[in-house]
Formats: sequence, C-alpha cells, structure tokens
Amino acid sequence: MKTRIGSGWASFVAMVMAFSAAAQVTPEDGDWSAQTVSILNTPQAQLMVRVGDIDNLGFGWPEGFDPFSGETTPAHTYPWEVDPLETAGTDRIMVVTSYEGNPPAGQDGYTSFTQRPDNAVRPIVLTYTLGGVSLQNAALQIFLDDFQAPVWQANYQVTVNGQRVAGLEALINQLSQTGPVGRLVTFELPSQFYAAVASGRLEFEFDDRTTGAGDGYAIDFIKLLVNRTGALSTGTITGVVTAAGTGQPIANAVVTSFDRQATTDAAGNYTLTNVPAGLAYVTASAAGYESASRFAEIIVGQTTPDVDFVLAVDTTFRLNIYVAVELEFFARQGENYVLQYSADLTTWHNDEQITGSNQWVSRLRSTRPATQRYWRAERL
Ligand SMILES: [Ca+2]
Ligand SMILES: [Ca+2]
Ligand SMILES: [Ca+2]
Repeated sequence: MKTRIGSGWASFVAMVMAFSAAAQVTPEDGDWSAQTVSILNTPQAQLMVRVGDIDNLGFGWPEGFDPFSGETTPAHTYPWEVDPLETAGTDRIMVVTSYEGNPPAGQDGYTSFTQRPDNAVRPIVLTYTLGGVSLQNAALQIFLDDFQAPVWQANYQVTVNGQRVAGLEALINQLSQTGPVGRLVTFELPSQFYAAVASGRLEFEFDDRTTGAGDGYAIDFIKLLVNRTGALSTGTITGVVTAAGTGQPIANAVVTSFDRQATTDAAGNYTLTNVPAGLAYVTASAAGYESASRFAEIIVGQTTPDVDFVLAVDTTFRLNIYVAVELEFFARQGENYVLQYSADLTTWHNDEQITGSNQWVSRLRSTRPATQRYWRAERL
C-alpha cells in the first residue's frame, strides 16, 4: 500500500498515542506512569490509592503481559539506574539492613552489585484522604521482585506503621523469586490495621534486621483498595486436607484465602473460587487440629490444583464432652422394659432391662453426645 509520507506519518503518530493511552490509563488504576494516584469509585473499590508507577521497575511489561494476572514476569537484568524522580522506596534495589558482608548462606546479585547507602531499605509511604469513605475492608496489591528468603536464609519482617503484618511476612518468607522475577501479591489487611488505613498514611517496610542474609529485593508499586466492589482478576484453587500421621481426609475443614472461604467435603476436598490473582496466602483449619498456612500461585481464570494441607493433631487442647442424662419413667407392675439409645433416632441400641413394680424408675447415664445422644424406654 502506498501512502503519501505526510499523512502516513501523521496517522502513525496518532496510532501510537492512542495505543499508549489505552495501555497506560485504566479505570481501575488511573495513569500507570503516575507515582501517586488516588481515585474514588473505581470498578474495584470505593477508594484506590497507589504509590509507585506500574512499570516493572522501569523495565516495562512484555507485550501482552498483565501485571494483575498473577503471572510471573520474565527475568530482567540488574542492577539498573534508579530514576531520580522515583517515589522513595519503589523501583530500586534494597538490601536488608542486617546484611554486613558476612551472610549465613551466600548472597544474591542484588547484594553483590549494589552498595550502601544506595541499597539501604527505605520505607514506602502511601498518603491519601479517605474522602468520606467509611472503612469496611482494605486490601493491598503489591508487586514484589526478587524476594528470596528460603535461598539466602533471610527472615523478613513486614510492618505497616510499625505494626507487623504476620500473614504477609509468612508469605514473603516462603518466596523464592530467583531470576530476578516479579509477581503480584494480593493481601487482605486484617481489621487491626483499619485504624492505620483510616489515618490516611500507611508506611510500609520490608526488612530483615536479624539474620545478616545477603538478600536484596525491589518493589514496583503498592496499591491499597478500600471497600472492594468486585472486579479483581481472580482464579480458583483446589486441594485436599488430610491428617498428619494417618493421612485420613479431614471433612469440614475450613480453607480461607483473602476474603474467600470453603469447607472440605467428606473426602477432604475443597474448591475455593474467586481468589485474587497473584500470590495468595491460604490457611486451613479444623477442630482438633493445628491450622496450617501456605501460599498458592493463582493465575487469572485458571485453577491451581494440589494446594493441599496436612494438619497435625492439636495436642495442646483437647476437649471431649460428656453429657449426663437422667432418665425417669413409670414402670408398671410385671412389665418388662428396655432402655435404648441412639445417635440418629433411627437405629436404637439396647442398654439395661428393667422389670416394673408400679414405681417411678430413674437411671443416670453418662454419654458422648456425638454417639449416644437420644434415649428412650421401650416396653418389651
Ligand atoms: Ca518507574
Ligand atoms: Ca533477592
Ligand atoms: Ca514502578
């Protein structure tokens, strides 16, 4: 096809501008290139606040890659020039504070190719006004890069306004983002952080002040969603919950992730739907067992299988309930009776036989409610 140079160039420019505008401004997240964004009534929440641009640490996203899909980015190069316009704390390598050159298990490239004080841990701060929004729930979406606690024996503490966030710590301390690669984590903030959220200022810190580990990391952005209205990218997880030692399935175990909850069936299987994409922290609990948590990788529109749990019997606290039942009935002279018990009012089992003598008969029975909860006296 032949076009005159003038008009061809003009339409090329227009097309590029339209493409970049469509790619970088969305109703959910506003302008992806902005360092701080606060939007009321997005398709996802009553209030969305973000610190850090959505740009894969400045490397940009691969063609067709959606950072909210839960997929892992391809590996990127390092180190990189820190953009002086960057909001403090994002898009830069930070090496844990306790690192002093003698790591317990070696060190990563981020640690080797950066120096103090450039690579010092910096807090990442979100400031905003709630704008009349009355807080009902709050979630975080954080794009994490090169956290490798299991590889380098780091032990991260994650704090929000100085308060530790146990679930997020547990998740981050299981991450091995060797590559380096990045991935989204979506985390429901427990209610003890609502006062902090309502304050309009959230200061995040990801650090290890104890082990001396040689681990560096980077964070692309942190996004806060206040009062979700849906429309997060989600997937499904399935698995089985069994008992340690016996391997027996545990029925009625409760599996939770984010604000989602499912219960296991008789075979111990569960299916948890609409879990936000990315790395999710999943917990299984059941009466009489110790709870267990792990993380699962969730890709939008897909099912992650085999998110299984093995629960240990909780030996610290065990309660067996016995109920004392007093039976009383009038037994006629010469009549024979049998006391019977049942778990379900359908199948009855014989207990004691009694011959009447025109008197009230009373009997005390101790019984486990789950097995022998119903009693009756039958005339023979
Ligand atoms: Ca950037
Ligand atoms: Ca690392
Ligand atoms: Ca960024």
